[in-house]
Amino acid sequence: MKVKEYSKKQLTEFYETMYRMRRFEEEVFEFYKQGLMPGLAHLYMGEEAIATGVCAALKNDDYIGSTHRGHGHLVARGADIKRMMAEILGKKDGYSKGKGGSMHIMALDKGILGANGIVGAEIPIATGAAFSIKYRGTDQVAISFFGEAASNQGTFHESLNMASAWKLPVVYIIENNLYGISVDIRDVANVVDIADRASAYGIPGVVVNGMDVTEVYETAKKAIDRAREGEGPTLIECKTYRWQGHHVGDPATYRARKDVDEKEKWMKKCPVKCLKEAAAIYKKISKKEFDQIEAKIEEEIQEAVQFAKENPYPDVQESYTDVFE
Ligand SMILES: Cc1ncc(C[n+]2csc(CCOP(=O)(O)OP(=O)(O)O)c2C)c(N)n1
Repeated sequence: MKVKEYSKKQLTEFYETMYRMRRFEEEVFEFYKQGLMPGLAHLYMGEEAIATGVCAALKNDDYIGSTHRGHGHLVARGADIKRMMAEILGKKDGYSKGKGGSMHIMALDKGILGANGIVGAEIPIATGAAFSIKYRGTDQVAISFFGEAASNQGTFHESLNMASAWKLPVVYIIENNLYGISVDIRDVANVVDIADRASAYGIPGVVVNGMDVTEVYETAKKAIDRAREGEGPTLIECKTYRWQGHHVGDPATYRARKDVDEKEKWMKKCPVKCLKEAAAIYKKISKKEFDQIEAKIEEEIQEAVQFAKENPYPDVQESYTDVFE
Protein backbone atom coordinates (compact mmCIF):
# COMPACT_ATOMS: atom_id res chain seq x y z
CA MET A 1 0.00 0.00 0.00
CA LYS A 2 1.48 3.31 -1.11
CA VAL A 3 0.67 5.43 1.95
CA LYS A 4 4.10 7.07 1.92
CA GLU A 5 3.22 9.50 -0.87
CA TYR A 6 -0.18 10.43 0.60
CA SER A 7 -0.95 13.39 2.82
CA LYS A 8 -2.24 12.89 6.33
CA LYS A 9 -5.49 14.60 5.28
CA GLN A 10 -6.13 12.19 2.40
CA LEU A 11 -5.29 9.11 4.48
CA THR A 12 -7.53 10.34 7.29
CA GLU A 13 -10.39 10.77 4.81
CA PHE A 14 -9.86 7.26 3.43
CA TYR A 15 -9.81 5.78 6.91
CA GLU A 16 -12.83 7.72 8.16
CA THR A 17 -14.92 6.68 5.17
CA MET A 18 -14.01 2.99 5.40
CA TYR A 19 -14.42 2.89 9.17
CA ARG A 20 -17.83 4.61 8.90
CA MET A 21 -18.99 2.00 6.35
CA ARG A 22 -17.78 -0.85 8.54
CA ARG A 23 -19.42 0.40 11.73
CA PHE A 24 -22.63 1.32 9.89
CA GLU A 25 -23.00 -2.21 8.60
CA GLU A 26 -22.11 -3.86 11.89
CA GLU A 27 -25.15 -2.04 13.30
CA VAL A 28 -27.32 -3.05 10.33
CA PHE A 29 -26.35 -6.68 10.97
CA GLU A 30 -27.39 -6.21 14.63
CA PHE A 31 -30.77 -4.82 13.51
CA TYR A 32 -31.29 -7.98 11.49
CA LYS A 33 -30.28 -10.29 14.34
CA GLN A 34 -32.61 -8.45 16.71
CA GLY A 35 -35.52 -8.77 14.28
CA LEU A 36 -35.82 -4.99 13.90
CA MET A 37 -35.31 -4.91 10.16
CA PRO A 38 -37.98 -5.78 7.61
CA GLY A 39 -36.41 -7.70 4.72
CA LEU A 40 -32.73 -8.26 4.15
CA ALA A 41 -29.51 -6.35 3.50
CA HIS A 42 -26.46 -7.27 1.45
CA LEU A 43 -23.42 -6.19 3.39
CA TYR A 44 -20.39 -4.51 1.81
CA MET A 45 -18.04 -5.45 4.66
CA GLY A 46 -14.63 -6.37 3.24
CA GLU A 47 -15.18 -4.35 0.05
CA GLU A 48 -14.88 -0.86 1.60
CA ALA A 49 -11.69 0.15 -0.23
CA ILE A 50 -13.47 0.06 -3.59
CA ALA A 51 -16.22 2.64 -3.07
CA THR A 52 -13.85 4.73 -0.95
CA GLY A 53 -11.06 4.82 -3.54
CA VAL A 54 -13.35 5.39 -6.52
CA CYS A 55 -15.52 8.08 -4.92
CA ALA A 56 -12.46 9.99 -3.65
CA ALA A 57 -11.60 10.60 -7.30
CA LEU A 58 -15.03 12.04 -8.18
CA LYS A 59 -16.47 15.54 -8.26
CA ASN A 60 -19.68 16.43 -6.44
CA ASP A 61 -21.90 16.43 -9.52
CA ASP A 62 -20.77 13.06 -10.91
CA TYR A 63 -23.20 10.14 -11.06
CA ILE A 64 -23.23 6.66 -9.54
CA GLY A 65 -25.20 3.60 -10.59
CA SER A 66 -25.31 1.39 -7.49
CA THR A 67 -26.30 -2.18 -6.66
CA HIS A 68 -28.15 -4.36 -4.14
CA ARG A 69 -24.89 -4.11 -2.11
CA GLY A 70 -24.96 -0.32 -2.11
CA HIS A 71 -24.42 0.96 1.47
CA GLY A 72 -20.72 1.56 0.82
CA HIS A 73 -21.38 3.59 -2.33
CA LEU A 74 -23.76 5.85 -0.41
CA VAL A 75 -21.45 6.34 2.56
CA ALA A 76 -18.53 7.10 0.23
CA ARG A 77 -20.61 9.84 -1.41
CA GLY A 78 -21.34 11.39 1.96
CA ALA A 79 -24.98 10.33 2.20
CA ASP A 80 -26.74 11.00 5.51
CA ILE A 81 -26.31 7.83 7.58
CA LYS A 82 -29.32 8.73 9.76
CA ARG A 83 -31.60 8.66 6.72
CA MET A 84 -29.92 5.48 5.45
CA MET A 85 -30.50 3.71 8.77
CA ALA A 86 -34.10 4.96 8.88
CA GLU A 87 -34.69 3.60 5.38
CA ILE A 88 -33.30 0.21 6.34
CA LEU A 89 -35.76 0.08 9.26
CA GLY A 90 -38.63 1.14 6.95
CA LYS A 91 -39.09 4.49 8.69
CA LYS A 92 -40.70 7.75 7.58
CA ASP A 93 -37.56 9.89 7.16
CA GLY A 94 -35.61 7.23 5.30
CA TYR A 95 -34.18 8.17 1.89
CA SER A 96 -37.09 6.46 0.13
CA LYS A 97 -39.65 7.35 2.85
CA GLY A 98 -39.24 3.87 4.30
CA LYS A 99 -40.73 2.23 1.23
CA GLY A 100 -37.60 0.86 -0.41
CA GLY A 101 -35.31 -0.53 2.26
CA SER A 102 -31.62 -1.33 1.85
CA MET A 103 -31.82 -2.22 -1.85
CA HIS A 104 -33.67 0.88 -2.98
CA ILE A 105 -31.93 3.82 -1.40
CA MET A 106 -31.97 6.73 -3.80
CA ALA A 107 -29.90 9.88 -3.03
CA LEU A 108 -30.06 12.11 -6.09
CA ASP A 109 -28.45 15.00 -4.18
CA LYS A 110 -25.32 12.80 -3.95
CA GLY A 111 -25.53 11.70 -7.58
CA ILE A 112 -26.69 8.21 -6.54
CA LEU A 113 -29.13 7.14 -9.24
CA GLY A 114 -30.42 4.41 -6.98
CA ALA A 115 -29.30 1.21 -5.36
CA ASN A 116 -30.80 -1.60 -7.40
CA GLY A 117 -32.28 -5.02 -6.72
CA ILE A 118 -32.07 -6.07 -10.37
CA VAL A 119 -28.65 -7.53 -11.05
CA GLY A 120 -26.95 -5.73 -13.95
CA ALA A 121 -29.59 -2.98 -14.22
CA GLU A 122 -27.27 -0.28 -12.88
CA ILE A 123 -24.95 -0.75 -15.88
CA PRO A 124 -27.30 0.70 -18.56
CA ILE A 125 -28.56 3.28 -16.04
CA ALA A 126 -25.04 4.68 -15.55
CA THR A 127 -24.41 4.37 -19.29
CA GLY A 128 -27.58 6.37 -19.95
CA ALA A 129 -26.42 9.01 -17.46
CA ALA A 130 -23.11 9.16 -19.34
CA PHE A 131 -25.03 9.63 -22.60
CA SER A 132 -26.94 12.52 -21.01
CA ILE A 133 -23.63 14.09 -19.93
CA LYS A 134 -22.30 13.91 -23.46
CA TYR A 135 -25.58 15.21 -24.89
CA ARG A 136 -25.64 18.14 -22.46
CA GLY A 137 -21.92 18.81 -22.98
CA THR A 138 -20.96 18.95 -19.28
CA ASP A 139 -17.71 17.58 -17.83
CA GLN A 140 -19.38 15.09 -15.47
CA VAL A 141 -18.59 11.38 -15.28
CA ALA A 142 -20.80 8.39 -14.46
CA ILE A 143 -19.63 5.38 -12.47
CA SER A 144 -21.26 2.00 -12.65
CA PHE A 145 -20.52 -0.36 -9.75
CA PHE A 146 -21.55 -4.00 -10.18
CA GLY A 147 -20.57 -7.52 -9.18
CA GLU A 148 -18.75 -10.13 -11.22
CA ALA A 149 -21.99 -12.10 -11.73
CA ALA A 150 -23.60 -9.02 -13.30
CA SER A 151 -20.85 -9.09 -15.91
CA ASN A 152 -22.50 -12.24 -17.30
CA GLN A 153 -25.71 -10.29 -17.98
CA GLY A 154 -26.54 -8.97 -21.43
CA THR A 155 -26.80 -5.45 -20.02
CA PHE A 156 -23.05 -5.48 -19.35
CA HIS A 157 -22.11 -6.35 -22.92
CA GLU A 158 -24.65 -4.04 -24.56
CA SER A 159 -23.65 -1.11 -22.36
CA LEU A 160 -19.91 -1.51 -22.86
CA ASN A 161 -20.36 -1.76 -26.60
CA MET A 162 -22.48 1.38 -26.79
CA ALA A 163 -20.31 3.37 -24.38
CA SER A 164 -17.19 2.47 -26.32
CA ALA A 165 -18.70 3.19 -29.76
CA TRP A 166 -19.97 6.59 -28.55
CA LYS A 167 -16.98 7.34 -26.27
CA LEU A 168 -19.24 7.98 -23.29
CA PRO A 169 -17.80 9.38 -20.02
CA VAL A 170 -18.41 6.29 -17.88
CA VAL A 171 -16.18 4.07 -15.76
CA TYR A 172 -17.28 0.50 -15.05
CA ILE A 173 -16.19 -0.92 -11.71
CA ILE A 174 -16.48 -4.67 -11.15
CA GLU A 175 -16.53 -5.60 -7.48
CA ASN A 176 -15.35 -9.17 -7.90
CA ASN A 177 -16.03 -10.87 -4.56
CA LEU A 178 -15.97 -14.31 -6.25
CA TYR A 179 -19.59 -15.35 -5.57
CA GLY A 180 -22.94 -14.54 -7.16
CA ILE A 181 -25.15 -15.66 -4.25
CA SER A 182 -23.66 -19.19 -3.89
CA VAL A 183 -22.28 -19.54 -7.42
CA ASP A 184 -18.51 -19.39 -7.75
CA ILE A 185 -17.56 -17.17 -10.70
CA ARG A 186 -14.91 -19.71 -11.68
CA ASP A 187 -17.76 -22.15 -12.50
CA VAL A 188 -19.64 -19.73 -14.76
CA ALA A 189 -16.94 -17.69 -16.53
CA ASN A 190 -13.99 -19.09 -18.45
CA VAL A 191 -11.70 -16.10 -17.88
CA VAL A 192 -9.38 -15.52 -14.95
CA ASP A 193 -9.78 -11.75 -15.16
CA ILE A 194 -13.14 -10.33 -16.17
CA ALA A 195 -11.32 -7.12 -17.08
CA ASP A 196 -10.07 -9.05 -20.17
CA ARG A 197 -13.57 -8.66 -21.61
CA ALA A 198 -12.78 -4.98 -22.17
CA SER A 199 -10.70 -5.86 -25.22
CA ALA A 200 -13.86 -7.12 -26.98
CA TYR A 201 -15.14 -3.55 -26.86
CA GLY A 202 -11.88 -1.77 -27.63
CA ILE A 203 -11.54 -0.14 -24.21
CA PRO A 204 -8.88 -0.44 -21.48
CA GLY A 205 -9.42 -3.21 -18.92
CA VAL A 206 -7.48 -3.06 -15.65
CA VAL A 207 -7.22 -5.42 -12.68
CA VAL A 208 -6.59 -3.96 -9.23
CA ASN A 209 -6.24 -5.18 -5.68
CA GLY A 210 -9.65 -4.19 -4.36
CA MET A 211 -8.42 -4.40 -0.76
CA ASP A 212 -5.96 -1.53 -1.26
CA VAL A 213 -7.63 1.86 -1.19
CA THR A 214 -4.62 3.69 -2.67
CA GLU A 215 -4.40 1.32 -5.63
CA VAL A 216 -8.13 1.63 -6.29
CA TYR A 217 -7.95 5.43 -5.99
CA GLU A 218 -5.03 5.80 -8.40
CA THR A 219 -6.49 3.49 -11.02
CA ALA A 220 -9.96 5.05 -10.75
CA LYS A 221 -8.52 8.57 -10.94
CA LYS A 222 -6.76 7.81 -14.24
CA ALA A 223 -9.91 6.27 -15.72
CA ILE A 224 -12.14 9.09 -14.46
CA ASP A 225 -9.79 11.78 -15.83
CA ARG A 226 -9.68 9.93 -19.14
CA ALA A 227 -13.49 9.79 -19.30
CA ARG A 228 -13.76 13.47 -18.36
CA GLU A 229 -11.40 14.37 -21.18
CA GLY A 230 -13.70 12.68 -23.70
CA GLU A 231 -11.57 9.57 -24.27
CA GLY A 232 -14.30 7.10 -23.34
CA PRO A 233 -14.91 4.30 -20.87
CA THR A 234 -12.62 1.99 -18.87
CA LEU A 235 -13.40 -1.32 -17.21
CA ILE A 236 -11.76 -1.79 -13.80
CA GLU A 237 -11.95 -5.11 -12.00
CA CYS A 238 -11.37 -4.92 -8.26
CA LYS A 239 -10.51 -8.28 -6.67
CA THR A 240 -12.21 -8.43 -3.30
CA TYR A 241 -14.18 -10.57 -0.86
CA ARG A 242 -17.29 -10.15 1.24
CA TRP A 243 -16.95 -11.00 4.91
CA GLN A 244 -20.56 -12.12 5.31
CA GLY A 245 -22.90 -14.31 3.31
CA HIS A 246 -24.66 -13.03 0.21
CA HIS A 247 -27.12 -11.27 2.53
CA VAL A 248 -27.54 -11.04 6.29
CA GLY A 249 -29.52 -14.30 6.42
CA ASP A 250 -27.04 -16.41 4.43
CA PRO A 251 -24.59 -18.53 6.48
CA ALA A 252 -22.38 -18.95 3.34
CA THR A 253 -21.70 -22.65 3.96
CA TYR A 254 -20.92 -23.06 0.24
CA ARG A 255 -17.64 -21.22 0.78
CA ALA A 256 -16.54 -23.44 3.65
CA ARG A 257 -17.02 -26.55 1.53
CA LYS A 258 -14.71 -25.28 -1.18
CA ASP A 259 -11.83 -23.97 0.84
CA VAL A 260 -11.90 -23.75 4.61
CA ASP A 261 -9.19 -21.13 4.76
CA GLU A 262 -10.63 -18.83 2.11
CA LYS A 263 -12.35 -16.35 4.40
CA GLU A 264 -9.47 -16.29 6.86
CA LYS A 265 -7.00 -15.65 4.05
CA TRP A 266 -9.00 -12.70 2.74
CA MET A 267 -9.67 -11.26 6.18
CA LYS A 268 -5.93 -10.85 6.65
CA LYS A 269 -6.15 -8.33 3.80
CA CYS A 270 -8.91 -6.33 5.52
CA PRO A 271 -8.84 -2.89 3.82
CA VAL A 272 -9.62 -1.01 7.04
CA LYS A 273 -7.04 -2.82 9.16
CA CYS A 274 -4.34 -2.71 6.46
CA LEU A 275 -4.68 1.04 5.93
CA LYS A 276 -4.52 1.61 9.69
CA GLU A 277 -1.38 -0.50 10.00
CA ALA A 278 0.34 1.10 7.01
CA ALA A 279 -0.48 4.65 8.17
CA ALA A 280 0.95 3.80 11.61
CA ILE A 281 4.15 2.27 10.17
CA TYR A 282 4.81 5.42 8.13
CA LYS A 283 3.87 7.57 11.12
CA LYS A 284 1.18 9.39 9.17
CA ILE A 285 -1.55 9.02 11.79
CA SER A 286 -0.85 8.43 15.48
CA LYS A 287 -2.64 5.98 17.76
CA LYS A 288 -4.24 8.90 19.59
CA GLU A 289 -5.52 10.35 16.31
CA PHE A 290 -6.97 6.98 15.26
CA ASP A 291 -8.73 6.75 18.63
CA GLN A 292 -10.20 10.22 18.09
CA ILE A 293 -11.40 9.38 14.56
CA GLU A 294 -13.02 6.16 15.76
CA ALA A 295 -14.68 7.87 18.74
CA LYS A 296 -16.09 10.61 16.50
CA ILE A 297 -17.53 8.05 14.08
CA GLU A 298 -18.91 5.94 16.92
CA GLU A 299 -20.86 8.96 18.11
CA GLU A 300 -22.28 9.51 14.59
CA ILE A 301 -23.26 5.85 14.31
CA GLN A 302 -24.99 5.78 17.69
CA GLU A 303 -26.89 8.96 16.79
CA ALA A 304 -28.00 7.34 13.52
CA VAL A 305 -29.11 4.16 15.31
CA GLN A 306 -31.14 6.17 17.81
CA PHE A 307 -32.62 8.37 15.07
CA ALA A 308 -33.69 5.33 13.04
CA LYS A 309 -35.20 3.53 16.01
CA GLU A 310 -37.15 6.58 17.20
CA ASN A 311 -38.30 7.72 13.77
CA PRO A 312 -41.97 6.76 13.17
CA TYR A 313 -43.17 4.40 10.45
CA PRO A 314 -44.72 6.18 7.45
CA ASP A 315 -48.42 6.87 7.46
CA VAL A 316 -50.40 4.15 5.70
CA GLN A 317 -51.55 6.72 3.08
CA GLU A 318 -47.90 6.95 1.96
CA SER A 319 -48.32 3.63 0.18
CA TYR A 320 -50.33 5.50 -2.49
CA THR A 321 -47.66 8.13 -3.22
CA ASP A 322 -44.59 7.90 -5.52
CA VAL A 323 -46.12 4.97 -7.40
CA PHE A 324 -47.04 4.58 -11.05
CA GLU A 325 -50.77 4.18 -11.65
C1 LIG B 1 -31.84 -9.89 -13.07
C2 LIG B 1 -31.65 -10.63 -11.77
N1 LIG B 1 -31.32 -11.93 -11.78
C3 LIG B 1 -31.11 -12.59 -10.63
C4 LIG B 1 -31.28 -11.95 -9.42
C5 LIG B 1 -31.05 -12.69 -8.12
N2 LIG B 1 -29.75 -12.26 -7.56
C6 LIG B 1 -29.68 -11.32 -6.60
S1 LIG B 1 -28.11 -10.94 -6.20
C7 LIG B 1 -27.49 -12.09 -7.27
C8 LIG B 1 -26.01 -12.31 -7.41
C9 LIG B 1 -25.30 -11.07 -7.77
O1 LIG B 1 -23.91 -11.30 -7.77
P1 LIG B 1 -22.91 -10.17 -8.20
O2 LIG B 1 -23.44 -9.41 -9.35
O3 LIG B 1 -21.57 -10.77 -8.36
O4 LIG B 1 -22.93 -9.20 -6.95
P2 LIG B 1 -22.57 -9.56 -5.44
O5 LIG B 1 -23.85 -10.01 -4.78
O6 LIG B 1 -21.54 -10.62 -5.46
O7 LIG B 1 -22.07 -8.27 -4.87
C10 LIG B 1 -28.51 -12.72 -7.97
C11 LIG B 1 -28.32 -13.76 -8.99
C12 LIG B 1 -31.66 -10.59 -9.45
N3 LIG B 1 -31.82 -9.89 -8.32
N4 LIG B 1 -31.80 -9.93 -10.63
